[in-house]
Amino acid sequence: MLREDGSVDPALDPALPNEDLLFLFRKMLLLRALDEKAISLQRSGRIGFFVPSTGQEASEIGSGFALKEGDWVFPSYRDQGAALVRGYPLSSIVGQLFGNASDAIKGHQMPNHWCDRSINLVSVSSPVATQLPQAVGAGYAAKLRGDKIAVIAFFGDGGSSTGDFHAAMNFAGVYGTPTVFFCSNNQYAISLPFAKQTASGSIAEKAAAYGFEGVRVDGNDLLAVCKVTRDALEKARAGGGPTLIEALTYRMGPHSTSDDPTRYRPEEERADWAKRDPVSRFAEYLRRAGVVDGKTAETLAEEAREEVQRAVKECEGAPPVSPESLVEDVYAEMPWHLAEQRKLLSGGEG
Ligand SMILES: Cc1ncc(C[n+]2csc(CCOP(=O)(O)OP(=O)(O)O)c2C)c(N)n1
Repeated sequence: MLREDGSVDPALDPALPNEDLLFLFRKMLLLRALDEKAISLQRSGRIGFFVPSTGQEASEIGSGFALKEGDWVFPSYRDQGAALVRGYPLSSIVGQLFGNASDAIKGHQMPNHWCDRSINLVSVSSPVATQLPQAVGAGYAAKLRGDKIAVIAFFGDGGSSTGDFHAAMNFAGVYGTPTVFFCSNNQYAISLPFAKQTASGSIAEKAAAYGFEGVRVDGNDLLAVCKVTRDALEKARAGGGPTLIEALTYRMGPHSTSDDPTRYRPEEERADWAKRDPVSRFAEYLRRAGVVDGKTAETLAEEAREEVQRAVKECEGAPPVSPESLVEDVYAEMPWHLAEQRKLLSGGEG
């Protein structure tokens, strides 16, 4: 829908209300500001690890925006953008990076592995693509119960090479589960380029082998991502079965703060994708639509940076989690051996 210069095909423009457009733009800016800040926090030793999503804002925010309240989300570690739009607070994302008392999950997970039961946001798993069969199972349960909801599972191009991808896609196809498989094809699985990931022409075309629809979309076009995801989710809720979406995008930064992409990625390639930057493209669309001007866009970007600063200030100062919390939140009822360990951790006799 959005051309690379930010102009839009009028016949395709969904003409979202200004309020929605500004909401989406603010979230994009927030996501980028979070990346900048979190990387500097990690470099200065204040947090241990971070997974950035710069370059993938349209794919993240556009897909997250398409969700409805009852839907379930099975994210990967890079999907904090979708989580933000879903209503997961920035301060919770930041608190989880510090893993102290400001972290709702009390440091039980590595950074970028958040969750929130209240908004059907399932815990991120580190092993790539394990969330795919889980999402299919959740979708199958919803189908058996007759719940009119959809389940979305996020993953990367690397995830499509796993056994879990095959098991999930096959089961979803056979049982017609209300699952949307959302692949952010950011061209790399750490250092492995997409050309070496698969001999198929695309990820989307793999859906045909499982008997359902696959769609390839420009992942740097927020409006297009939102439309195809919304259509797929609606189809799933209406009993039309699964869809595989491949959003073509680019990871502009490192895989994580433990990675150095200059060792495997040509600078010209990165520079070429930078011309299709999803944030400036959306900003240009907003400017053409008269929703923001250049000055407002800069003010909003500054506000996003300030919001991140405030969240960091609030979370970094929190005390450490109590040692006994280590054994909490695992079982509904604590078994005797954990109760004993809890006592030891709190300084009592075991
Ligand atoms: C099953 C499994 N194999 C290998 C790894 C190591 N690993 C972590 S991230 C990653 C790359 C994943 O790439 P992709 O699925 O394209 O997602 P992206 O990180 O690009 O978002 C790998 C191989 C892992 N976590 N789990």
